[in-house]
Amino acid sequence: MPKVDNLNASILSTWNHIDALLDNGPGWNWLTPARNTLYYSYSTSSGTDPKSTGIVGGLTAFTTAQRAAVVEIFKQLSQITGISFVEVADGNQADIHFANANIANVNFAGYTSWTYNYLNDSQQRITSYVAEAYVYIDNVEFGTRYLSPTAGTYGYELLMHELGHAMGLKHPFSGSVVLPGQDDHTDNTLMSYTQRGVHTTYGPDDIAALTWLYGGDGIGGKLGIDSAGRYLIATPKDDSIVAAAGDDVLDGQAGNDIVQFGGTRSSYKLSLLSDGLQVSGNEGVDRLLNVERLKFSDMSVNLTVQSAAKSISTLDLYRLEELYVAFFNRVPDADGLAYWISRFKDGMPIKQIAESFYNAGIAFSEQTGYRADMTNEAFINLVYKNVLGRTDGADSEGLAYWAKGLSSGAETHGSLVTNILASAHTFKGHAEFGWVADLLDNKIQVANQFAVKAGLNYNSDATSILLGMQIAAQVTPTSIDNAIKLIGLAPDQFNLA
Ligand SMILES: [Ca+2]
Ligand SMILES: [Ca+2]
Ligand SMILES: [Ca+2]
Repeated sequence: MPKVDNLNASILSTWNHIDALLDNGPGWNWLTPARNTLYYSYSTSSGTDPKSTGIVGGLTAFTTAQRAAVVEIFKQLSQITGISFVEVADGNQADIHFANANIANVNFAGYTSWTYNYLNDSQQRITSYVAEAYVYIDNVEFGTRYLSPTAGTYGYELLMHELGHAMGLKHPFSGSVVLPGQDDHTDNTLMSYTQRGVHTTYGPDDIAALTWLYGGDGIGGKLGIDSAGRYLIATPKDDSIVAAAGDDVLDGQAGNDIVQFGGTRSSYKLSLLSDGLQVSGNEGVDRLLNVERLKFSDMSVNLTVQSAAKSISTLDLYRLEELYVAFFNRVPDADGLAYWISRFKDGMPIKQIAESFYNAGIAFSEQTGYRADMTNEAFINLVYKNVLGRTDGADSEGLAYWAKGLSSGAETHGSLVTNILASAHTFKGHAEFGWVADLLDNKIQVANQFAVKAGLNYNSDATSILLGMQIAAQVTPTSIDNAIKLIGLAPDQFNLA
């Protein structure tokens, strides 16, 4: 049950593009008794505002063209808000009243006023709430100019602006929260006075503010400021959204959008939806739309690497994933893998990418053990260990062969690794050395589960390297179970691809 405080101040979202449009009424969400139908009337004889100070003289009924426009605009508002709008002949039964009149301010072509009355109990709870909104179009200074408002004319947009007020929106330049000057124009919100062309649909900020107010499921329902769950529509820019209590809908819109959660990755359950992702945990059961990344206290989840991985062949994906095994005996982090997928798509050959891995090994010397003064022999031994499972390094014949290749320039560090990887795969099914290929395949499988199917990154590069090595070390030629256990997610959480 709403409280008196709810009536006197907007319930803010902390998002400027929404809060700059929130008026403190009319509070249709607080209608008591509650209902999801708002009634409107064109009556000029009943239910009209006897107290309105914004108009002078008598009222004239809306024209047929005006009424047709009202029906169309209410259809849009119904789709945005989830509220039903029903016409009644008797103005006394209506919540929203339309009339043409002489608006007192000579500069105003339209004017909307609203009133409300309520009763409350001793605990400040609202026991009865009614509101009225009055939408006037001027017919004196502006004559007949706005009395035939078809879509695509300014008169139509004017009516949309006034109905925005009737639904609880204010001008973005008035009140304590305002839009920055450069954003205050009608491409963003029809509540602006800065005209950019003529509009027949509400702007993105109007939709965000109306969705914040009503949740898209009308007055009451599960979403909106009257409900436990909130429906937040963010901006077209890169947004960072902090998840909060309640079962919410969080829509990032365009841009690279992050939703932050308070707990560890493993304390949440992620489920794919047809249009987004459901995240269940400490902050409730949230539906995420158009979000590119989740941030948890220990890990972050890349939600775009899955489609990137699908954009190249599975074999090429594996060739990239196994470079992490060959050079560092680790699983990749999703962001790093996504980066190399994009370089590969740009045309960078695998051998050259492998060369970059070698340079990265030197750059992260402390974690990888690579050093700029590493001998060719030390490097070859490491690759034998990582790729071929030879714990004591290369045999003398192999060592001599590859060392000569490196010193003569016939091989680069990158080509040497891709050649040894290719030879490891030739052992597949071999009676004695089949395990070499099986071990490599199992490491690739864990790499793919970690970086693509779960989209995981630890929150620091150093941790991604160190824990990535520990996870890979748990893989055997016959099992990946211990590696999956070390990642710490239930098997059904590798579900993003
Ligand atoms: Ca609602
Ligand atoms: Ca965004
Ligand atoms: Ca939530």
